Amino acid sequence: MRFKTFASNKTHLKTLLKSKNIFNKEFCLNLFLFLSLKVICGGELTGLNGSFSSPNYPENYDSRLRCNWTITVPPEYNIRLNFIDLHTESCDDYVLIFDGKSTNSTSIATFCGNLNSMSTTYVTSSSNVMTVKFFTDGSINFRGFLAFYSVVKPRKSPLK
Ligand SMILES: [Ca+2]
Repeated sequence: MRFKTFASNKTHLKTLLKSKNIFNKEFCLNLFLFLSLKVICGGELTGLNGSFSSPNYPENYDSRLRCNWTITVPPEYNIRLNFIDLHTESCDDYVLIFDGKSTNSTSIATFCGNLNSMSTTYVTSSSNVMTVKFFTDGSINFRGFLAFYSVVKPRKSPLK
């Protein structure tokens, strides 16, 4: 059996599967690989403020996305992330916010569904690093999200 590796820096990867017999093992393996394909996306953000969005925004995002953005600002600041727009399949596609430098950090918020029905549209980190993960499942896609972040001064701890 021949294996081929494909790489794409876009969120679309089209594969053409050819087979004389649809039940042939190679075809089934290719189909399995295609259906389990996950698109890696995201990035590193380091400015004092900035914005980012789901891939293709405001067009619909793709299925099976695994995006990770890491926001790092100078150590004297915390980060406030504010959603300006958000529409995802509720809640099989979601944005998860972690209070630190990886998805192993404490999860502090989940955003999904429609911005209009959310009780809050922002979240603040307790340090100078925040990680944002966007996860989408295998079907039903909406336009996703647009988010803006900025630095905020840490709240002073109450007097003891
Ligand atoms: Ca979905």
